[in-house]
Amino acid sequence: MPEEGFTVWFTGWSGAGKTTIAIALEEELKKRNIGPVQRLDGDIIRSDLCSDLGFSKEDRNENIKRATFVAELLSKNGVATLVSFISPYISLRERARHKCHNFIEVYVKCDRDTLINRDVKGLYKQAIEGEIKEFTGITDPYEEPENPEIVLNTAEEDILESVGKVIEYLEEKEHI
Ligand code: PPS
Ligand code: MG
Repeated sequence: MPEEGFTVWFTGWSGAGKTTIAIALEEELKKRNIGPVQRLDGDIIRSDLCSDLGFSKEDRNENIKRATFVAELLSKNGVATLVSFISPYISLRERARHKCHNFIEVYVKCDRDTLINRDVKGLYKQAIEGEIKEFTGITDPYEEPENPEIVLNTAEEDILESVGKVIEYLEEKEHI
């Protein structure tokens, strides 16, 4: 059981690796029996708690406010909370930092060309062709973290390395 909860907040462009890394981190934390681990992911939360929201600035901010509310409750009650949302606006991430317990901002960074080449979900192609409006990085803003606790460069490092960096940080801070 972790003595205290914490919040690992993954932010970054679509397809950068937020979900993949959060899932791998969740598996690693569960293996270590540190206590309850809960993942909150944009795609999943948007299919339920936030199914009324789209991708305008107002809706994205509302989405992040709801995610923050849940992450705050979990992290304050001893849960290792892993949050993966694009969360493109600094102000809402800073708001989350102040509310969630032991907040760790992880910038999942990847260059635009690599993301367009990968295009796992085919969303970049649709965004470039104008079929999806307000797409992060193409036709919608992403404000880069100014002082994140961790930066993961997913064009250069593999999942194991990325997860290893987060684990190392959590150990260093004695969260695990
Ligand atoms: S946000 O900005 O934090 O509210 O976004 P989030 O809740 O993380 O949702 C991002 C996922 O929604 C899909 N998707 C889009 N992303 C960005 N812009 C637009 N217009 C868009 N439309 C759909 C996409 O699958 C994102 O998932 P990830 O995991 O980021 O690729
Ligand atoms: Mg994802």
